[in-house]
Amino acid sequence: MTDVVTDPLTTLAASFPSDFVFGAATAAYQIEGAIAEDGRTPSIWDTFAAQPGRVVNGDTGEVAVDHYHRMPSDVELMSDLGLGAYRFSISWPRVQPGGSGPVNAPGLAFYDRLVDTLLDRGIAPWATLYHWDLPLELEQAGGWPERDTAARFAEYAGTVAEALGDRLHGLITLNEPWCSAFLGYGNGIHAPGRTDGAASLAAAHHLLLGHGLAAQAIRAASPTTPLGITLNLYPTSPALPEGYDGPDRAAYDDAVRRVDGISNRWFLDPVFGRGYPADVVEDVRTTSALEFVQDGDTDVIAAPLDFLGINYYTRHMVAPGAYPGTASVEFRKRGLPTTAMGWEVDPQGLYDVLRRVHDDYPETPIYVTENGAAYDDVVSVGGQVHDPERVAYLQGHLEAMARLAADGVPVAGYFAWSLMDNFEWAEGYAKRFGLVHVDYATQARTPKDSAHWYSALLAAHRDGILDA
Ligand code: IFM
Repeated sequence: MTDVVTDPLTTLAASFPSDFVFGAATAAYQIEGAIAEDGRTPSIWDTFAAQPGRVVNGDTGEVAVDHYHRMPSDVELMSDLGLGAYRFSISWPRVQPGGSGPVNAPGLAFYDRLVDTLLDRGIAPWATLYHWDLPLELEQAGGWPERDTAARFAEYAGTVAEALGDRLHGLITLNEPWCSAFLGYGNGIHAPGRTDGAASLAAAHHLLLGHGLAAQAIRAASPTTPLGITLNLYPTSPALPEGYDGPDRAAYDDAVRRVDGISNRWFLDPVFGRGYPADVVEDVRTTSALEFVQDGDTDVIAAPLDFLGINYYTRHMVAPGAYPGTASVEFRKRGLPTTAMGWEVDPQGLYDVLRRVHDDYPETPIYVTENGAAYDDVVSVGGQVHDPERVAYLQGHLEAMARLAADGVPVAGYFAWSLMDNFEWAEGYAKRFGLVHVDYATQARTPKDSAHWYSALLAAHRDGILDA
């Protein structure tokens, strides 16, 4: 008998089920450019980025990585890498300028071509309906704090589902509603840049209501399209040594409860039919009485889903705030290696957060719809981009996925963030998350070492299926 020697990549590939989906993700405003072409009207990100001081270096998405014009060659690149799936987002102001009224045929045609080009290459198209680019007219009418925005979103969702639903392998209503609500309307770091706590809670509710209404519209237009929502979730732990049981332990546990409450449970509970968590309703009472929640809303939000999308980047380590007696919380670091965003690298956090969702909520297939890392990549003299930290990041997080699969958590897919470098919102082009490097002066695409590593993993996974 001879020993079969397998390399670590093959071993990792073999630990995923044969139908596991491996892909990469992007979002419309971060890559498309062409902001005024073919009938697209401005989104909140166009006007926000144009305001001095909002985005690092005054960067905007005006050109981004010119994907609107380079789509066919970008899909060819995905095919060369062997991606099984591609998650993109649809620009609402491109498809339905102004956010209401008739569809803009040239805008919709772009996504129609994208979907067909992907399918021709054997890449499964996954679309997100809302990745933060609200049509400006809707913001001028009050934005997400207004209930009518939820109804407008459902109308747009139905239109897209009718046009593309038969060919999509996954349709995601919202990407990270926590960010849209609390960064967009709470602390103003993201568009539309408002700083109004009560408005941010109204926005969070109307985003979730919009998700539920959109789910109804999608089911009516395209009943078989797999449907889900993507939440950015954070495992939340006390910034204390393991096993610590001093007198202040309860204050740390309460900080964990509060952060977990507003970051995770505020979205998970209503989506899974439990309504808003009572303890967090109490926490936010001094900011809002939630008078905008109407009878029946929580039933709408609890629309049955085919999958849950989770975006994971890092863990929250929390401590009670410096001002006893107030609700303040401090976020701490542990001294772990960080990415260029300053986020600690913690693959165990991915395991913990998916395990928790599986243990605490009804069983649903889970896709990691984003996971990745920004580093200060440089193109070497030889024209390659060596990014060993990103390779290690991907490997560590995919090993966590493999352990989840082995432990019976229904993980069904993984999308690396991001396919290529792009407009990183308030950080502009300064932070590079891509598997593929983009030279912003020439738009040249160069797969980084991490792209080659991921490509090799996917090839090993495919080979494993063929050999089986
Ligand atoms: O670039 C973003 C993406 O648009 C949403 N999730 C987090 C990523 C990295 O910050």
